[in-house]
Amino acid sequence: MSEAGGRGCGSPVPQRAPWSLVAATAAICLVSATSVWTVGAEPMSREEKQKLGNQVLEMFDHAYGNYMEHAYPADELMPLTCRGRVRGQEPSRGDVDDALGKFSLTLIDSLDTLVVLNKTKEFEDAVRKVLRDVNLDNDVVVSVFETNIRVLGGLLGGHSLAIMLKEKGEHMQWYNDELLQMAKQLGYKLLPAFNTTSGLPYPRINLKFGIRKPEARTGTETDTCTACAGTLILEFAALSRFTGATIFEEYARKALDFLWEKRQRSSNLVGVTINIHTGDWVRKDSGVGAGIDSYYEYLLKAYVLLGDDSFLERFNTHYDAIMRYISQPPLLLDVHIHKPMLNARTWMDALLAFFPGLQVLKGDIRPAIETHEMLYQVIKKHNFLPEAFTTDFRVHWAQHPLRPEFAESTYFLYKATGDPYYLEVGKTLIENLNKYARVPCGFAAMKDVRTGSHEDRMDSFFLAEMFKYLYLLFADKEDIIFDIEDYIFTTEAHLLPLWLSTTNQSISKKNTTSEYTELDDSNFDWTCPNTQILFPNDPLYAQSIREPLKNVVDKSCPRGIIRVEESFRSGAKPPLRARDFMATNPEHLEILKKMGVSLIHLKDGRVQLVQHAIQAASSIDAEDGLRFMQEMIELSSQQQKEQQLPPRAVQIVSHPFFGRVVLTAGPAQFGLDLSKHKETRGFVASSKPYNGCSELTNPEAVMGKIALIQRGQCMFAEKARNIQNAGAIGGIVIDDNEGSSSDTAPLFQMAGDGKDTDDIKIPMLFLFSKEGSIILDAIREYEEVEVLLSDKAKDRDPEMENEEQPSSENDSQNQSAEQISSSSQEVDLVDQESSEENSLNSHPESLSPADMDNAASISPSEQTSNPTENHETTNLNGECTDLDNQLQEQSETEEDSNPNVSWGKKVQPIDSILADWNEDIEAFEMMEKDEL
Ligand code: DMJ
Repeated sequence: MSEAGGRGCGSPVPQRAPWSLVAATAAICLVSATSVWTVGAEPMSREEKQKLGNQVLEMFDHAYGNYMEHAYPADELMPLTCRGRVRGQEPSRGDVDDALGKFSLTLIDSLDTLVVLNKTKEFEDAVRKVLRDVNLDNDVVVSVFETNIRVLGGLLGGHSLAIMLKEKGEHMQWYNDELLQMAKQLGYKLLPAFNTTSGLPYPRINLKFGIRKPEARTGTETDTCTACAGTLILEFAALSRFTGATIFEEYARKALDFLWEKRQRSSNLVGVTINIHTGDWVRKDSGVGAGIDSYYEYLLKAYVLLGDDSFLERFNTHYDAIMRYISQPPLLLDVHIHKPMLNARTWMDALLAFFPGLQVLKGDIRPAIETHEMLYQVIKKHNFLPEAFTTDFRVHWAQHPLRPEFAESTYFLYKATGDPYYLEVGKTLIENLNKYARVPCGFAAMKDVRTGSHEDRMDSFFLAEMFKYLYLLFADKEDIIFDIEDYIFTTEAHLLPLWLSTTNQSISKKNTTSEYTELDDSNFDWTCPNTQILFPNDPLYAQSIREPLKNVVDKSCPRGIIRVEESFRSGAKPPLRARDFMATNPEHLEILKKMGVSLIHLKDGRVQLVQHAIQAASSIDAEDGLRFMQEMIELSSQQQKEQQLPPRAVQIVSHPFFGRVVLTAGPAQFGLDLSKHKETRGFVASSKPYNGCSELTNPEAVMGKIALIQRGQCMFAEKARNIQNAGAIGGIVIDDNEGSSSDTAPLFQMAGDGKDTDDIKIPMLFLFSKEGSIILDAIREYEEVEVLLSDKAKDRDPEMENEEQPSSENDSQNQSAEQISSSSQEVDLVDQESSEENSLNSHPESLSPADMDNAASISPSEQTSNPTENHETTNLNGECTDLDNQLQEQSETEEDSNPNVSWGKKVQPIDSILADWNEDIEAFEMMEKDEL
């Protein structure tokens, strides 16, 4: 038995049973939060904590109640349109939908939350519903990862607490392991996914037909993400140990063993995506967020749950590498596994917010406090953590699907430090959720944290995780009906009992200790001091770590970039940075040549940059060139974004909406700029003709109002002129493509007509059909509908809010009228994969790569268009997905046939670009092999 964890926290750990040793190890840093705080953050009174706990309960009721009333048995609630999300009945959102298996996902994911929140009666009822209604044999292709963590984990968490309750003798007396039987059935359904030579599972499986058969419609994938393959052990081992069927634990262990074997030996890091047949790293960037996150989490927690030293040794080896290369406190920045001093990107994703919580479990408090503080400041700036944000804390991807990771870390930090500061953080999270995400029919994800607009989705993890962590944050021991310390949280916050470590231990442990990095003391350089000693003596400890970071976001110090500069070659001339590059500087051109980067002058006057590592003067120059290209790509992406107009907001402010629900609208490149002027507020009226393509026949109806016009048949500018001439103070163009929705379409910008549009003075916004029909429905129901057109949702009128406090009952009555939706998709587009995609086009004048999309470019006069190539990559759920489709932003003119329409035209055939890339990749790989 290793003493690593105990040593790490600086206190000798006595010999105990594996699980209690680990629990004790973790508990060294998880000191009870009852220490008395005389200085620093004010302690929170018991009354206030109870009040906040009750608020969490009320919020859970609002979310769960609306799901059960309006969505169940569907997998998820669509809180804006107040109905269930049934796969196949809604436009596909791509891989995000792979979590939906027509198995009442939200109900299963909520089971153990009900018990934690002391809703035992509701739990009993929910379990009966699962047993009665849920079918696990649907002909649906689902994500193995999501099904494991949400459904298998949900069933096992439910089972764990059902047997606990049964044993207490009051509730669940009828229960006879039925949830466990379902879990076992599901476990067997997932097993065919492991039928690969590597033992890594396929990313998807058909619940009815498994893999490969033609009916399965899956089984052809070659890649999976590391987290997808490495986040099984807790659920699978629990299933084996609960049932005695060892096969599950064996399969999960085999997958973990394979990943461990494939770690990059010189850095001890793993990549984001791996080929499940060959074991080659497909994406060689490495971080602690999307695509990898829970792989690390499960190594440490597998040790906690199973008491197997090898998992701790692996975790510590990786942790050492993470702290050496990825952690740049307070930042956590992705690097390349082969070149770990080389940052792979200049932005962070929201999923990494779980990491401070994991560091608490490891016992490394200081960096946990630092990263958490940095994240909190980003949240204070944007109300929520955007899906991705840059090293200088600007929004990189503006969506926020109500992720729980930050609440999770807040809970663990409070447990470790007892600092009431973390209770205040939790209070802010609650306030923001109620203020910005709460809608009459549940809680809606943020489509864009900058505008405050919503998306018609409430993911099941919101119920599985968010409410658990928030409730536990404010709960005292006596508020919970069982001892939470007897359980470990899975990545989906499902509870598995620690006693499983000593049950059915028949799986032979592979003794591979000799393979591990020697665990010397340096491995624990980042470990926390023993908090038992620390906190009573120095109650300002956590505060003193936070203090220097207080203004880190406002000061915005992109440390990652500095580090690369510093670390590159001390003394040597610093490599050329993309931002400094000037095409007219002969010295720069010389450096480019040395780095293997050539300039190709395109016929249309632009310049394409291509890097051939093999042509570089040395491997160091090749590396510089690679980084230069990457920076160019990042820079280009940023510049593109800066040139694109941000989304706008349409907020319905009249009764019964009162601004509670916000629609993201597409901007127009003409008319009043809402970011520079005060918002426009007015009642809406439909124009006649509805397409607004000729002089309006109902000017009296639109005079002084915001005119609604249908898209199509003429230019946007023409519509604007016609409604302006009729006296409208603004216009909303509603998409004529029936069913179009911001859930599935990227942001749409309305372009002018190629002529001078200075005569258009009114603001014009665009809504997709689903969102537009919400306004039209509201008119039908309430006649008078007032809206606010602005660049950002305005605070709701508190008086009106009070008048109309939402209750579940009222909500359901009003729901048809309160079906609000929103739109917008954050843009980006050249992502971290680009390290091996070293070709780009740019303008010769500055060579600032504003037009580049990796594979093609567009002329300066054109609007950005979608890259048509799809790059298979990893999304922020840890799932493989088409990131390009998710992030791309759209800008078009009104009609495709219009002579002014100019889609991005390819200046180089894609085949030749791919050939270039392949050549670069091969060269880069050869270089890597040489070094190995
Ligand atoms: C959850 O489903 C799990 O926590 C998973 O590991 C990744 N994150 C989502 C919620 O953000």
